[in-house]
Amino acid sequence: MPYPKSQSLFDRAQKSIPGGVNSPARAFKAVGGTPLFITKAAGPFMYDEDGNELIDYIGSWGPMIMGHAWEPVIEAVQNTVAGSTSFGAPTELEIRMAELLCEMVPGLNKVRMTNSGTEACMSVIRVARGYTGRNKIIKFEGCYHGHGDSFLIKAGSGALTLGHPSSPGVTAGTAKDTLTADYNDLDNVARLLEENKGEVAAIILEPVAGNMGCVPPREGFLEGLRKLCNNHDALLIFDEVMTGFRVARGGAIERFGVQPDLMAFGKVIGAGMPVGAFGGKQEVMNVVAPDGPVYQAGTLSGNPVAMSAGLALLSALNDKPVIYDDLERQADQLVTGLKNVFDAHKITVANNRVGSMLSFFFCEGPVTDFAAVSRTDTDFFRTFFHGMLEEGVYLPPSAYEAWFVSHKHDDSVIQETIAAADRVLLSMTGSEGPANKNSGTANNSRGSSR
Ligand code: KE4
Repeated sequence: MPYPKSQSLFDRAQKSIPGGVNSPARAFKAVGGTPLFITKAAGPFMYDEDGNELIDYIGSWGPMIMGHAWEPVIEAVQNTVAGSTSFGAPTELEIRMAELLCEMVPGLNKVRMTNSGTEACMSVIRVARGYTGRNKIIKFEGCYHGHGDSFLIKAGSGALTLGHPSSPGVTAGTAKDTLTADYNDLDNVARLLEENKGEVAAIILEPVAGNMGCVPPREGFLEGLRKLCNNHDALLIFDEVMTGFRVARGGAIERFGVQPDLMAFGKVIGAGMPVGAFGGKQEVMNVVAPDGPVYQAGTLSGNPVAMSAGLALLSALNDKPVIYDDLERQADQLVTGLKNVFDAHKITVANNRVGSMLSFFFCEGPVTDFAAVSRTDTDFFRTFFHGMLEEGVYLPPSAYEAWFVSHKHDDSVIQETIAAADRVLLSMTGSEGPANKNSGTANNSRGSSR
């Protein structure tokens, strides 16, 4: 279906914004077509410029855990913004946020606010290097930690380890200090540590990868990394920008029971406002300026409006852990229903889910690392993506992203998503699925109005 208003806005946007977007993930490059320009959102729905209602499985890439325009967040922002948007001076709101984060996250003793997940990851690496006096870091292929130079090093053979950055603008000097391992491969990590004895400041990873699609840690992987870091006096860093407060109230640390030395956060803690944070053990965080020599700063870090939004969301998550039981149940219902539909249409598909973040891969499973992820049929995904969009279901516009279920994705929304997938697969494969046998319903295009 054409989206005339989005198309004309996209044409206009490309004249003044690179690629017409302020973040490449939004550009639909991987799936083709026109990115939809959104006017508003509420609960599980987004509404585009052409008046279409869309069931949203991006949720602003993670923050909308209680759904869009959740009343307590809106109210908190409205109350705070009435007293100005920023002071450039400390506020009690920042103390409350820091205290709440330290209460919710195991092993978080001190925490500093930033304005994005990228800033949080860049800062936490600097702290690790400043604390250990070492230069090198180990990251994992397929993990994304924002666009800081140290992280834009594509995994790969020795060629990259010797400093051939994949993104122009990242110097060879920077690239040589970033080593890349295969996710879920402890032997690979052990080898890198041995080959770079005494030089590795930290290992950083997404404790559940979400930026190559959802790839969970294998049994014992996180525990193995903890041991390797202890044996090599390196710091273990969990990048919980996506998993934080999403896979459990205390993030992946609580869900898997492995304690990193440092953590990075983003997304959920700002409830959709630009917020990131990094923190960890008091002993390590004491090196951060102005206590210590490792400099880190930000004009809008701890912004009062963003803090009030985050506090409204996080305090609810902290006070009502039953929310996580709901999220688990709703996400499981979605995955079970979609798996049945894929099976009924004889589609080869693998699936990973941790809490309310999940992915489907159009290939044989199991999918446990980037090499396996690379087997997914991106052409099939592209057709499926656009078919679902036609049905009013907005999936992440890339086979390598995680889907997010919010607390507002209720049974009717989940069943509608499953029925939409059934119709799309019927049109793609011609084979009858469960809903088509006895539904007799006409193909409703682009979701029903509510
Ligand atoms: P931001 O700088 O985009 O706030 O956070 C960077 C980041 C760091 N760590 C993890 C685990 C992340 O998932 C992210 C950001 N994730 C992507 C979506 N997969 C952001 C979307 C975008 O770039 O527009």
